Amino acid sequence: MTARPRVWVSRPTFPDIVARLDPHFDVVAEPREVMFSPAELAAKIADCDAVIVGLKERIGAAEVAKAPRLRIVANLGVGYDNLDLAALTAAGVAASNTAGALDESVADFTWAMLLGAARRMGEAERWLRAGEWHGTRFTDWLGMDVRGRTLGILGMGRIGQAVARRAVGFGMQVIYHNRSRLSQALESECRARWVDKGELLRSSDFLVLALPLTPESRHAIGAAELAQMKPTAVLANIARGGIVDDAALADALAKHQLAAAALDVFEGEPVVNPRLLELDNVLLSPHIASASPDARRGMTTMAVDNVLALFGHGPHAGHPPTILNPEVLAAASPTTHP
Ligand code: 8YV
Repeated sequence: MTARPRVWVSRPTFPDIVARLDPHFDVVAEPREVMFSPAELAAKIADCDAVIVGLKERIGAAEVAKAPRLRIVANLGVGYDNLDLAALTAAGVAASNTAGALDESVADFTWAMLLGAARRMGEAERWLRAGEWHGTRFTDWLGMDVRGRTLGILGMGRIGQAVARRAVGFGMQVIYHNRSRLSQALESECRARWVDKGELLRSSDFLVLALPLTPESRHAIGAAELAQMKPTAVLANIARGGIVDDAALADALAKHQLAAAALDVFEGEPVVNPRLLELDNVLLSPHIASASPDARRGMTTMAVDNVLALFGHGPHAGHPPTILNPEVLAAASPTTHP
């Protein structure tokens, strides 16, 4: 009897969804969140045919070289800067993400962050909880309205577009910058106008970052970019730590070079630049923009579907739905494991 293929799931997720693998695979699912060292990670994946991993698992040439049976890395996230896609492709290993499963949840959360930062909700809540509310002046706690203001979006993929669509209800103008322009149909659906990056920085009252982290987008917002923003502007990073130079942002916020920031992601997270923790004009959350049951269950379903499909099972048998390197599939001969 041939051994069943083996799947490793690196972090605890929804057991009822992961159980869909059981009829076809031997599944090892981690019961706890663990930060694996590179050596531990290599040992975990060494005898696996498939792995479902989170963003803290960095998989590149060294790891795949030690996992000769590995055929797919299914990422539990839309961003995949934790994977060296070129190395996986060169080794013939498929990679998938969770594109489409979290757009609406992340867009909702982005608006929570934008409005929260504009209306100083974190600061106000800290003040109330500290028992400071002995009366407020009529002119205290003024925040910024969004109506009539300009929303700028850097990175206009699915999430950027979902954020833009919501801006209509808030009566805002939307401008965006992206490497490639949207089709006219999408631009009019999102009521968004393409501008160059300089104009985006100078004209946005609210600037949302919704682009992937790549070597090119690292520190896309640094001291020089922050200096171009309006002193009344609010910056939201719901994309990836490292797109913003957090030290430069802390400087700019301390000097009131911009009014406020809302950050769900950080350079070097879970460690947060201590200067950001001390500032009142920044609203902070621990990388939870996709943390709704719909999104997180949808992401798990998508990762499981990709693994099932690559081995010829499930609703997408033979056609993993969100594959990042389809050339690997074209090169491989179709296989169906028992
Ligand atoms: C994380 C994300 O996957 O999808 C992404 O790229 O950053 C998030 O949805 C999630 O926080 C789990 O770590």
